[in-house]
Amino acid sequence: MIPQPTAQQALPDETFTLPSDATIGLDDPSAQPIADRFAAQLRTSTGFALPVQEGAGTITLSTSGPDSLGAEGYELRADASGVSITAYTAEGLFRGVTTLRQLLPAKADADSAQDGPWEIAGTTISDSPRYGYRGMMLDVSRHFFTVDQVKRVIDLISLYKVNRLHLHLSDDQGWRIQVDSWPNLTVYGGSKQVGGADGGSYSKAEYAELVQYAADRYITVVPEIDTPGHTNAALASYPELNKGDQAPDLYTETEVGFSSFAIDKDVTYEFLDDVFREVAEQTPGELLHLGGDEAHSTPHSEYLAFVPKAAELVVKHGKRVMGWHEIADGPLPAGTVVQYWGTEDPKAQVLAQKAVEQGATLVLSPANRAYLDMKYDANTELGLDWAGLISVEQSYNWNPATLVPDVPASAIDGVEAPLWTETVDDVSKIEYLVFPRLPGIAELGWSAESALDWSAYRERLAEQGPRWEVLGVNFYRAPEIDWRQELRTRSSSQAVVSSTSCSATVCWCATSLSGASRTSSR
Ligand code: TNX
Repeated sequence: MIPQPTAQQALPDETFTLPSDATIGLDDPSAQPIADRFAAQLRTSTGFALPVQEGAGTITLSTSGPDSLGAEGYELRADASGVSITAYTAEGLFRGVTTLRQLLPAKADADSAQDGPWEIAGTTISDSPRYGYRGMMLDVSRHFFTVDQVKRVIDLISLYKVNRLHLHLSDDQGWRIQVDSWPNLTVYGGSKQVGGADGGSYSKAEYAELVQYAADRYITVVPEIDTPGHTNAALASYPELNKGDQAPDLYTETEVGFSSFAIDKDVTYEFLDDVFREVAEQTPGELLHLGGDEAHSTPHSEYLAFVPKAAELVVKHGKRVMGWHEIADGPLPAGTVVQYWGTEDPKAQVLAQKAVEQGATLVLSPANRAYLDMKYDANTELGLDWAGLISVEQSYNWNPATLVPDVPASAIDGVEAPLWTETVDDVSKIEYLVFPRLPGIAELGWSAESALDWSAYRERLAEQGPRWEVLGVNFYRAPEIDWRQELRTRSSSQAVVSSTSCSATVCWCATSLSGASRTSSR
């Protein structure tokens, strides 16, 4: 299982077998959508009727658990008489159902009827997360991804109890979220992407759909508007945002660090006030990310003047500030979350420490561990390598508590695995870089420190392979992992797969691939 639960015990003489007349019971109406979605998937793969009913069932979901379970904790028992999941909240039940899916045979996730038996070895599990923030970031600016493509990502990361999706919505190459008061941002600034092809953007309705789809899977979207650098798309859309009132051309290459807002112009802050207001209005979560990274063409004194003013506007619109670790060089408002993307660079560590000294908390995305856009090894075609080659072991084998020296455990909110998309332009390529590394970062965020052990983890990871096959995930068959023989011989494809997303009511997963595309080679 991934993430490894806090405590699990086998019930050696017990086996649960899902009967054809099984029912799903629940005692909390707020968990109805969770039960309905779970039942819908199981109906598809088992062919059973699986009615959802009030009260007890063959599988019972209950929020009668104690508050000591916290928002995400749950207890699960599977024995010969049934399965029960008990939590304190509906969210806890959702995490428990995620575990139940992993206890069932992989074919339970199939999109067509399969033969049983549907057995679970008797077990009791008691589980809750180590950290409250377990995220993935998707860069939709360098390459744009449609609502359906992002839904596919949401489906897959939710399997590993990820609870934040950070969307990098603006950068030099494209502005991807509609802003009514500055319409040219998307009309012009979102029209292209890396390589010069047409880009795209989310209308307000589409963005709301994404936020809701994530929320239905207990994932909070964290929107990022990158400032004051990484802003060419905005600067190209509105000349007045530039120092000399001269708009640059759209940019479709992949250099960083050349763009900057005009720090000393009032219009810059009028613009950010509008943008943050409109983005905040579409954000049920607490956090709004203002970027702040790699502002190489903003003089440092101007950068230090800019960040507090931008941060104040985020706070004005009711959100807590999140930003890349560079923002910690100046004063931060209360409640700021600083995202650490350093490697072993002492300068970055000093900034993280400076953040904590100011009372900020940290989300850890060390680039040489958690960056999903780094190549696995020298032969990987996709990805970059500036932070090093990141094998599955390298991405898993670190401890969030000790990564940044001299910060207390209480200052760590959790972890996030970013996927920058300079080299990634379709879902099959996303999947190839995300799997199998993301589950390891998700485990670092969820599982107890004592459970983290590479040699045990790689065995558990191998067990996920058949699940990804069933779900049609184009995962990298990393040679470090002892995949089952049939998975090892089947090479994954970087390019051919393009998945469609499922309707929310039918399944959480995407459609499986046809055998033909699954077996084609890279
Ligand atoms: C650095 S890390 C960036 C991004 C790039 C990424 C590529 C950080 C906060 N910024 O602009 O896309 O490297 O790996």
